[in-house]
Amino acid sequence: MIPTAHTDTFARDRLPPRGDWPELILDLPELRYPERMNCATEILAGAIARGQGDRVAVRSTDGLSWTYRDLDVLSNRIARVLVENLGVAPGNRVLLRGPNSPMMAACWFAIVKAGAIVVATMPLLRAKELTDIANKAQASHALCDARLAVELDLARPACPTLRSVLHFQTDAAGGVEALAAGKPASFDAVHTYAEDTALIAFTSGTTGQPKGTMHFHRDVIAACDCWPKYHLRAVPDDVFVGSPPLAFTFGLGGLLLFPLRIGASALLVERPAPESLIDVIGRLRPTVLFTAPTSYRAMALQAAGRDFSSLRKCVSAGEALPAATRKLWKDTTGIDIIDGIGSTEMLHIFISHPDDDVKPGATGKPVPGYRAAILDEVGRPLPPGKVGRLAVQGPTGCKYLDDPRQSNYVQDGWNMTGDAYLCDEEGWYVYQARTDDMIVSAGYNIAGPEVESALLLHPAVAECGVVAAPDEERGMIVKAYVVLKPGHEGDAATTRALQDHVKATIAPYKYPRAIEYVGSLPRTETGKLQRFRLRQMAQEGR
Ligand code: 3UK
Repeated sequence: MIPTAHTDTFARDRLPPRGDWPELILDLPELRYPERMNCATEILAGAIARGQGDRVAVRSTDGLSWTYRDLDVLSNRIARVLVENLGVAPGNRVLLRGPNSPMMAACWFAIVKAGAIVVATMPLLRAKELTDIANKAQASHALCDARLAVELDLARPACPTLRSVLHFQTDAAGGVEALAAGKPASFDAVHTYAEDTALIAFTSGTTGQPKGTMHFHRDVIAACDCWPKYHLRAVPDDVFVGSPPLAFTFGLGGLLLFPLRIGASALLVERPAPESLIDVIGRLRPTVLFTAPTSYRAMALQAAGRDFSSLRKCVSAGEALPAATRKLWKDTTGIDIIDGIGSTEMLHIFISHPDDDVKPGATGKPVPGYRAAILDEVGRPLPPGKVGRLAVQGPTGCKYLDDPRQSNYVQDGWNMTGDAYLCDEEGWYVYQARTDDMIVSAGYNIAGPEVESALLLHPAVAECGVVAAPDEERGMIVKAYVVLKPGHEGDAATTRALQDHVKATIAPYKYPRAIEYVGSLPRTETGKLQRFRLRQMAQEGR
């Protein structure tokens, strides 16, 4: 039995059996952690112990700024509210919901200090999705930004385990701020085990029930100590900014935990659409940017007269970074984007590269602490240059909450991400497509993202998505959905020009035989193209 400091052993009892875990590699010297650790204390008390207590930890875009000591004290007070007012016990699941803000960060640390488990939900989720998550995680409590209260209220009647909901970002007498103000500044954080669950992150699943991925206190710190240290290489004077929600582990790591682990500061933006992100960058001069490929492209396309000069490092993840977008951003800002593939299951980035070692079109090489392989259908390693299934191992890995799909993601001790990749002779990993997104047309295997990358090189194309459409003769054909830049017509001449352009850029048989012009593309809140929706449209001949 795994030892635990949780009195509510819900999480431990629903971990996959040890034999179904991926192999964990903890042999880097910095990953030899003590048997007991609380990742919130490790980060906040750690910074204060290093003499960084008076540095700015978090700030908002409207002038609020808290030092490490402020954030430590406020999260202590909120932890007391959780324990003393709400009766939160170690191991309870606490739903956390809000746009990115300093208060959201304070609540995250408070929940973790109380030994409870954070279940953060994306701001745009509706009652139905919140209900599924609350029930799957059997959440007992919720902390919710008052401005996002409505959908949670709608969900509540269908969430029998949810005993209480407190609002933050409010002056109300019963709100988190008012209750916390009456509490002493100290709190003895629960002395959790390194293998106690600290958070359950839900996948932004496109179909079926969402999957809860469990991450230990050690996983959180290991993620902070691998990719950020070796590939990002930020410094305490850096100011981090970006778009992914803290409920998405890309955002949690990149916008909160990674800066705080090194004594840097996190500028949290509530509405991070490309236009507003550009404003924030010009006005508040952050130095490290995290966002998705489409957001880089959108920002670059409206860059005229805007000021990006504060930026030093830019990170892209969530989807493949097309070479055209990398080039556009470099031409605009002079910065080589750091690409990285991560997943909710792995917690954060596991293949990437430092900004002085870039290969356009490739994601990178395994992050120190991780190893990767390309496996065939039955799990045998493939030689360089062959496309197969990406498999990874490292200090973090997939542990689904009570879910038979564990055996889809973890096979023979490897985390199988569901991506088709190749590894070239020099060890660079090159993304092809999601394994179930490969287009098979007249016997050829065609990766949609490769066709998209080619289309994006054409000056008329703002955005595009490429999927398979049914075709009597060929079984499937390549179909492109294209958003044109202003001033271009979606007519037969443009279609011919785009097709000729693709044929001249990549192997001609990959060209889109059908092109549909649309005003926008369906995307998730995390910036990912919803290919299944495009496939549905293609199926219906739209
Ligand atoms: C795809 C990429 C090519 C890939 C994530 C960084 O995206 C994250 O987590 P999700 O669970 O999705 C995982 C899947 O997204 N993907 C992500 N990054 C890249 N494909 N190049 C990339 N750079 O299919 C992967 O399997 O939503 C990313 C950190 C934390 C994360 N959770």
